[in-house]
Amino acid sequence: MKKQICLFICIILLLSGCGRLETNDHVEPDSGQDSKNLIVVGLSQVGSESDWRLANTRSYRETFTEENGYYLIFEDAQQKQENQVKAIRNFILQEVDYIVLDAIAETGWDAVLTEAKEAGIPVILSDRFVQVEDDSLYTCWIGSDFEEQGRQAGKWLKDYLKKKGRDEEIINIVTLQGTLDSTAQIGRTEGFRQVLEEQKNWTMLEQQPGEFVQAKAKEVMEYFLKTYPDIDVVVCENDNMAFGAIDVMKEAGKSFGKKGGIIVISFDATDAALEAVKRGEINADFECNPLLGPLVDENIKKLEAGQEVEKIQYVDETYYD
Ligand code: GZL
Repeated sequence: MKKQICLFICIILLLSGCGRLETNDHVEPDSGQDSKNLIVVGLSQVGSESDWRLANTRSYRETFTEENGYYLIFEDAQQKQENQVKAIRNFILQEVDYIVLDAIAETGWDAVLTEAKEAGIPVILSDRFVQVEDDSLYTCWIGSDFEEQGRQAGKWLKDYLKKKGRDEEIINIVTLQGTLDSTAQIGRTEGFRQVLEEQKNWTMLEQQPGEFVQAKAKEVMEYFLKTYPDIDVVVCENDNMAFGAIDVMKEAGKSFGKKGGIIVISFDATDAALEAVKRGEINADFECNPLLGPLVDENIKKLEAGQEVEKIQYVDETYYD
C-alpha cells in the first residue's frame, strides 16, 4: 500500500514540475521485500557540520534499516532551516509514517509542524528542541541536557582553578558558541553562565558564534587573540571549534592546555577530541551522546504498539579530563 502511495506521489510531483523528490537519499525496499509493512520515516538532519553530527547521522542510518522494519527518507539540510521546512513538507506529501526532526534552531517551526499534525503524522524531535506555542505539535523530544553540560563545565573550571591555587585570581574567559538559537548553544551558554555569575573573579570577555565548525572558529579565535591580550580560558561549545582554537593558538605560539597557558574546555567528547585530551591540548571535554537512533527506534516501536511515550527524554552522559 505504502509503495503505491509513494509511486502515486512521485507521479504527482513529476507532473507538477516539482521534479525529483528532494530527498538526499531513499533507502528503497528490495523488490522482494513486502514494503507495505515497513515504517516510513522522513528524517530531517541539521547538516554534516561536525564530527558529532556525522556520528549522529551514522546512528540513524544504522537504525532505520529494512532489517529493523524501516524505509528511511533522509534529508541533510546543510545547516539551513528553510531546507528543513521544505523537507518536512515533502515528507507530508509523501505521507510518511513518522517525521524525525533534528532542528537547526529552536524557533520558526509552528506553521510547518501544524501542517504535519493536520496530516496526522507524528513528529519526533531528536537532539535539538523546538519552541512552539502548542506542544502537541511534537510527540516527544530525545536528547541531552545541554544546560547541565554547561553547568558541569563551569563547576569543573571552578574546581580546576582551586586545585591550581587560582581561585582568587582574575580569570578572563572567551566563548566560541555553537549555532545561535540551537538547543546545544542555548543550553551550554546558559549552564556555564549560571556558574560564572557566582564567581566574582571571573570575567566573560566575549562570546561569538563559531557555528560548530572549525573554519569559523579559527576566524573568531584569531579575533579573540588580537582583541584580548590576557585570555585565561576558551570555552568551545563543540570539539570542531576546539580544534579551530587549537590551530590558531599553535600558529600564534600561545601556550594552552594542561602544560599551562589558555585553559581549553570543549563539548561532544568525540574520539579525535579525546585523543587531544590525552595529549593535554584540551583540558576537559563534556560528553554529548550522538547515538540517538536506537532511542528514536524504541519510541517509534512503542507508538506502533499503541503505547504512550515520555514527552521529554534525556540521554546519559559524562565528561573527560
Ligand atoms: C549537540 C548537537 C551539536 C553538537 C555539535 O547535541 O546538536 O551540534 O554539539 C553539532 O557538534 O554540530
